[in-house]
Amino acid sequence: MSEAIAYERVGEIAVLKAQNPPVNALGIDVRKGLLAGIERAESEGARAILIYGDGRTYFSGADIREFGKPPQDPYLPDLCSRIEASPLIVVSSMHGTALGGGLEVALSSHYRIAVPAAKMGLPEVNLGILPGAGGTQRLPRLAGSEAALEMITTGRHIGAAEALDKRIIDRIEAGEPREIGLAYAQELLDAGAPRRAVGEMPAPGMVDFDAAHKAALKKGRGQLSPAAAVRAVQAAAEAEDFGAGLKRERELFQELMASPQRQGLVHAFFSERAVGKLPELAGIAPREVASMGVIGGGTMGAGIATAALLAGLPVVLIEMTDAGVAAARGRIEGNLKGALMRGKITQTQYGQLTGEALTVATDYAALGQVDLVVEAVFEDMGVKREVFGKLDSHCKPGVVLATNTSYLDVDDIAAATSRPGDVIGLHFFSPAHVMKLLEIVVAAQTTPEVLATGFALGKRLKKVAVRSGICDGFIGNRIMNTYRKAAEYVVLDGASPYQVDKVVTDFGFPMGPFAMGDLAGLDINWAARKRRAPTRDPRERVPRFYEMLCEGGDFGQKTGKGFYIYEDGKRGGVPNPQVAELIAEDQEQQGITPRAFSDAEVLRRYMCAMVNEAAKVVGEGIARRPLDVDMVMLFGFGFPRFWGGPLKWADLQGLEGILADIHSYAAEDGFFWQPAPLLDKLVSEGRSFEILNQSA
Ligand code: 3H9
Repeated sequence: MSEAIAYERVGEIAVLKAQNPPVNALGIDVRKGLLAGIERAESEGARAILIYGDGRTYFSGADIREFGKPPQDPYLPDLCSRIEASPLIVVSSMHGTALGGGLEVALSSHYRIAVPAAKMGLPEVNLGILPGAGGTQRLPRLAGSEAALEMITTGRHIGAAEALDKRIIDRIEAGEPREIGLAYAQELLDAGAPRRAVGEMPAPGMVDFDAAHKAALKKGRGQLSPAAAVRAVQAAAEAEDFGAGLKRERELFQELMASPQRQGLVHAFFSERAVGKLPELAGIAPREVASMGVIGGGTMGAGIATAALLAGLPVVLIEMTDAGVAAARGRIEGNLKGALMRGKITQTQYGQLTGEALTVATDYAALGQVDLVVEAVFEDMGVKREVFGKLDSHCKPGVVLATNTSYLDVDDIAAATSRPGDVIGLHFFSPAHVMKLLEIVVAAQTTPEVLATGFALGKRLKKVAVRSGICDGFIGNRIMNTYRKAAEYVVLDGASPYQVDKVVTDFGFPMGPFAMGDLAGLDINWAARKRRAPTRDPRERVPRFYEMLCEGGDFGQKTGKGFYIYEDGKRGGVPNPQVAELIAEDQEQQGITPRAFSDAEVLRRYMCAMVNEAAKVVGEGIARRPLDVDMVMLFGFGFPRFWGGPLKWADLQGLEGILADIHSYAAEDGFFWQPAPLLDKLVSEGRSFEILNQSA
């Protein structure tokens, strides 16, 4: 018998136990073991078969690591059909997470029981595919087309109670999966219950599948799998018979499996889990963090405090004045009210979090007992150094001292203390209680233990934490500054900001760079430009239209006007006609004759700039691996997940073509378009970013 499936006989019941930790993925050994177990049970004269999982879960799906490799027999869809066709009564007993192919095995069983805490779902669309082992055909036969469409197109996990309600499972019972499964199977045998195959049930009802398809396409913002899944469910309702529906599911599944989007989404799945795995952290225990201090209660500080409170950490926040204390408290309460309204916390929790869990004070002495402090004050080196000097004298030994700076040198900040080893950058993104990204910036003297504590905190706050070295803007803002420049250059040369924004949103970003500038406040970037101006390289091209807009007092959404005009009460803006005049003026002053850009060229330049800077960030060791950059862009900058990140996108397009385009753009502007040495190297060696991910 296979090691991945243990076989045991309990009276008339053959028990198949999956033992493929950590999540009992349905890899080749598991599939072989299940098939052998079914055959053995049938040949040995058992009357029922119980399938369950050892450890933390029932099967959590197909083995994602096998995707893209040649399929190996037995193939999961065939195995599911074989399970369903068994003349014995097959019972699945579920606990943990029965997902994807896991739930499909359960749906192929004749009866399903689950523990109350079990979760189930068909999350395949989030990996760029669709349920390919009969899920799109069997689920609607049990739950109806509407419910199946909702579950399959969103990938939502549902609890056992909802699954029972939707007739996906037959019973909920507390206990060990083996015991409740055995009792249920015995009961079915004793009652003479029939074999009950979902595939033999009537086809599900019709719904407006075209409307569902259209809605899925719109919601997917370019992601194809949810819409394709609608067509598969449609086949369950419309195909001649169950077999024809399965065939249609197979065709659609294979198309998606071969798509770049599947590669992008699977890359995102594994990278999200890999970012926290750093060789330097192996065997290093983080310091215990039982409470947190935050310095500064502006939008950022209040967001960080909110995130900490929601993760169960008591917070001491320091503001400068009583008015500052009141304003900070107001912001945090506002954030938590939002969480209350969305049902994330109860009224009692709200009371506790805004009451005993939160202290807002003006005296640093209040920080005496906290274990980690995040500074989120004004972005000025003098101010930050003063704060760190005070932290040094007020915090107990062993406290992690973090700065939320977006671009200042963390080494200089650390030097303001007598304990630079305890200093680290924790760069949150606004709003900090919502955005998933946390850049963990390692300074020269940061100890591994402090770094490990940063990652442990990130996990506790449910953030995707990514290690970054020190440079202006760290990983994310540095890359963003570069692709925003590329966007401004194409506008200076003749494209319109609205064309750029549309091209970028069509690619899958939630917003283009100009709408984003309006949202963030154009004055913020204006201040950064002014700061950089004195040290700017004379070879750098400088578009002026951005500054001209700011000089007129138009800072974007906050003033009602920027690249767009925002009318009261309306979401989104309409193009500001004055912008075209400013651009024309800028072009005239700089002696530029505007030309037309195709959408494809706008996108190509934008993406090439992003990839090139990302390659520099990796080449310089600021990011350890290409996947670290990819996750920063996904979780902090709205990069479409189905492309996996800029460097995955680059691999999928081909690095050679990207480098060739960068060279051709360099003919016009050799200063901006300097190819990243790493990109050059990879192309000359015929390698990809993915290879670097694997070898890191
Ligand atoms: C499918 O089923 C297709 C079929 O319809 C058709 C086929 C023909 N495969 O997330 P964690 C690894 S598509 C391989 O940290 P948690 C994961 O990488 C599949 N590996 O734990 C990690 O490895 P490492 C549909 C997998 O407790 C370790 O397990 N199923 C798989 O936070 C622990 O994972 C899904 O999409 C897998 N399927 O969450 C479910 N799953 O330790 C995907 C996990 O080396 N999985 N690993 O980093 C999940 O959503 C979560 O992992 C789960 C556990 C909720 C199960």
